[in-house]
Amino acid sequence: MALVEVQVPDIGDFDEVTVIELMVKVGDTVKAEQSLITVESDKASMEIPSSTAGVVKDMRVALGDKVKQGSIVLVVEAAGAGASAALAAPAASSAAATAAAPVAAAPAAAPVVAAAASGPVQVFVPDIGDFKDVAVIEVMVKPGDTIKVEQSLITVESDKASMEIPSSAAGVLKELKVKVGDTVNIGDLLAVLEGVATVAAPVPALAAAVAAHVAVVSAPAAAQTPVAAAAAAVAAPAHAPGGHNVGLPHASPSVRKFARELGVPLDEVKGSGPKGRITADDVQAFTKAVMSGAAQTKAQAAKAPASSGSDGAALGLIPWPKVDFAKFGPIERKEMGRIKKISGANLLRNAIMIPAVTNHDDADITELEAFRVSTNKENEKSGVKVTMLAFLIKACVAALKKYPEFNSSLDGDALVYKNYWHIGFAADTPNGLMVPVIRDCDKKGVLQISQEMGELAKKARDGKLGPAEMTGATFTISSLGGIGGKYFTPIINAPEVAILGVCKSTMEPVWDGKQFVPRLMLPLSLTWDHRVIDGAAAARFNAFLGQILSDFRRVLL
Ligand code: CAO
Repeated sequence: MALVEVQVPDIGDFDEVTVIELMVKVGDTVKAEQSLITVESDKASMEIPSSTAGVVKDMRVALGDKVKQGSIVLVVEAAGAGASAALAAPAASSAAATAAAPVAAAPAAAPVVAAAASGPVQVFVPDIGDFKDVAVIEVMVKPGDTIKVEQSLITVESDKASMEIPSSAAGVLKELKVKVGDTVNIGDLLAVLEGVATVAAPVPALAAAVAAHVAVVSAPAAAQTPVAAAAAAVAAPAHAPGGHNVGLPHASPSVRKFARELGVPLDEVKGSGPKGRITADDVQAFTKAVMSGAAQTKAQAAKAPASSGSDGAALGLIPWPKVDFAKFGPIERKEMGRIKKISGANLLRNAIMIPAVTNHDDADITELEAFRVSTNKENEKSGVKVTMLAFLIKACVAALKKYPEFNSSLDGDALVYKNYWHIGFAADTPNGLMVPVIRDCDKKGVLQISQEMGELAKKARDGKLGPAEMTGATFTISSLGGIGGKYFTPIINAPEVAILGVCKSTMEPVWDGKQFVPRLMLPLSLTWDHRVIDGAAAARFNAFLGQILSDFRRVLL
């Protein structure tokens, strides 16, 4: 068994290319023609195949290394001594030159540009060496575009290399004769240009270069296959990061082929390789995720109903269930109103983005309710009715002042403490949920708050609230007290960090230390952003609120 140094073959005009992927490791058994590494210039990416079969004994290149023709890639313990002698030798330049000559000459005879410098000009696929039936994977121009000589028109790809096909003429693109998914061969009509300003020499540089390099590389290995030839066709420009073709995902030709075979949209795969390069493992992981339902392709997400949103796919959620409800009984479909759609989107974001926790508690409002009723009696003539919510607003301001983080907002890694107390209240309207804001509640009495709340609630129901009346809240209260229920978990109104939910008060037997006594208990549900507030602080906030509500004189303290 002989040790064979596998070298980088003739890679044409490229002096130095970067190793961007190692496809084998020490101990691997490789076949002849198996890709060993992927290298990349600013215009092309290609896989370097092994010139011999055997076991990899030593890797001589690492990721990021620069290599050129003759650089040793790795050392293989060759399977057969015969192979080693033939394959260890680098590309012989004399042989290459000899072989290159006739091939490079070929395109000269081929009519790459089949028209004069005026009128329509047909652009054909130039000599692309041994490439047969290469797939068009990208179309880079569209009819109406002004095309320069040598401007890339399409990208084609074999299983080992990808390259851009440039225009041999300048002019306005009249017709493009190929589309993504077509396969092309030398001499196929690619495009028709009009108003031609310049026509390139009959043999475009690329055609000559490709042909030459295919010929050169085919020289050293006696049994050179089209695959190996293609791999070495590095003169062919291909998409590369940082190049003008940045729209294409960054992956080697074999990974592209692999993705195509599986039907994986490569532009949706996140690359884990160097510079975000997509590896075969990435494609496999993506496929697994989609098959298990843990992820969706964009195409799948687009087919899902709007209510699920494509964000679900972005979050790796399974698709929204699609049910034909009409199968089970009569149905009627109605579009949601504008306000419901807007508030729905906000609620969804807040529910997903805020690590929210809800604490439930009860406040004894027996005395406060008696006071509220007597106040309303006294103020009957004023037309202003005081509800529990107005007292709650006042009580919350006192609690917010004692626990200022509840009146703050997150700004990156900082907390913004607000020295004003504008309280929002959820209002149920025929059009959906709205949150009017009462400003400077710390400076207003319960009567004034009640009056403003009545006016704002009416405006909300009439759909007459202005934007200024719905912005600037520092804390929100959502009261279902007039309707019913015991507790609920309100969603924080970002960028606020807490919200108080209130339900219907009920008479309950409460143990006073000696006996059960009937007390009017108000259920409170405080939802808070755990990034800003700790559970202990939330419990203290609720307890303090309960103390104030049970003895409202504390508001004055
Ligand atoms: N416990 C017991 N009774 C209560 C109460 C409570 N916590 N809160 C209010 N009530 C009583 C009121 O005293 C009033 O009784 P009377 O008619 O006998 O006087 C009745 O319930 C109706 O009150 P109200 O709802 O008109 O007034 P309010 O100040 O409590 O609420 C407003 C005003 C605008 C907040 C309310 O009308 C509303 O829209 N609530 C719904 C809010 C909402 O939808 N929240 C959910 C958001 S999350 O989807």
